[in-house]
Amino acid sequence: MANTDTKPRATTVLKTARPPLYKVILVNDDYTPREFVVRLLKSEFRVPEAQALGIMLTAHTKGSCVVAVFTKEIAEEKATRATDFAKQHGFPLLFTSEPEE
Ligand code: TYC
Repeated sequence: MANTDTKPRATTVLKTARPPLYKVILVNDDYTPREFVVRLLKSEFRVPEAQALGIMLTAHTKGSCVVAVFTKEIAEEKATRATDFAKQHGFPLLFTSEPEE
């Protein structure tokens, strides 16, 4: 018969809890030019052209789009930085951050 006995672990395995992740969300508006949104996504979030175009079009047609996922602090910082960059150029473009489910 197969030996199905189990032995307790000799050592304790420590599992590191992962920090909760936050989404950075691009919100659509009627004023910011499409080209500016794409340019900002490329420069602030380092996404390639095709992906930036896809994110911008999704936000444009659906109202919003997830740009990327980070830890809370980084997500908030990136959203604020990108929103401020748009504001400096006179556009009402908004990025928000919220916890991932
Ligand atoms: N809706 C804008 C326009 O038609 C373009 C745009 C897309 C703005 C996505 C914001 O998150 C946005 N010029």
